[in-house]
Amino acid sequence: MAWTLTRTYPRLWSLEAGMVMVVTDLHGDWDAYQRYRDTFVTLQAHGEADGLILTGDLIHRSSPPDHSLEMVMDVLSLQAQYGDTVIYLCGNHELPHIYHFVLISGHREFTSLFEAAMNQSGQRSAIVPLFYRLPFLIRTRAGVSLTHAGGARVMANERYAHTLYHWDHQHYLDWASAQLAREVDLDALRHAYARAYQMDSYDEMVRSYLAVSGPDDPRYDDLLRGDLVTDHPDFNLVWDLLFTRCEQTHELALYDGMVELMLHQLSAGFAPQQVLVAGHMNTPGGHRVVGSRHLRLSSAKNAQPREAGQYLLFDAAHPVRGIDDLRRGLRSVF
Ligand SMILES: [Mn+2]
Repeated sequence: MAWTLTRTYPRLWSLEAGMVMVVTDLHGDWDAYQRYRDTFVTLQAHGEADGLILTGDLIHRSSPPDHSLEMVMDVLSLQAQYGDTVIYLCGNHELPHIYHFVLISGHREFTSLFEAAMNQSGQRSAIVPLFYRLPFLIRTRAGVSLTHAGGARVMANERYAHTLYHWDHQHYLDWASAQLAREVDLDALRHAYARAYQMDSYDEMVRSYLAVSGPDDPRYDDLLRGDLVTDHPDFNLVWDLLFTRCEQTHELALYDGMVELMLHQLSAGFAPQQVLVAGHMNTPGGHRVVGSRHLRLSSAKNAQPREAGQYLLFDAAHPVRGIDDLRRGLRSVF
């Protein structure tokens, strides 16, 4: 049966049918991206795949060359060509370009390079709206749910889950703008922001991290805006969903229960969800089974070694009983 996708909520989409190709965490790796994209194009032409799901963290490479910008532009053109069969989920690495925070992992700072690349390419006005639209979660008739990072404790709570399903980035950014509009001494606030990061000058920070040209730039106060939103209590839900360290934070038995509750929540009004597929964390080889219901898939960056990376092919209409039913769909492009 052909690709049948419903945008149930802005951030939770439901897939009824179609052969799905899942690829995780490409992180600006152009060679890996091309291999997966070309494989999708071939599989699609032969009727072996109907859609491609990229589970986020498409951008930010930890060492040059970083082709994040070209990859995002290529996904946009794939979406123009293939329509809603090419899905890009939001990862934690896409968030700094919505909320203007400085993302550091290991010794690497990621925000500034991609912000500068967006400016240089003149494609900011295409890329930022794409990031605003990205869903957080996909559930399928097969009972396989997909998200960027893994099991999140907040998903057990129906009210929190619905806040995430309806999450509207613009609403929170507008709220922050309204807060700033009330502020009488913005300069003092900018100064306090810089001091909080042990920097001398807000002006220098916003130029280097966000590639802002100067005080007349409408994005000049974006660091302040982002700071307000990421400090908003609701934002903890987004942190928990997209930054979860899964069984590294919660002991495995507890984590397994969290995943089960999350899958139960995602089953509401739909097919029972049996397996959670996510990337985000490293695995020996191309995948790892975490507890009883979480399949962690590593397509490139997170695979150890990179060339052990795998993608997953499964039939969204055919119910699975558990992770074992998905194993035969694990494949390599390397
Ligand atoms: Mn991630």
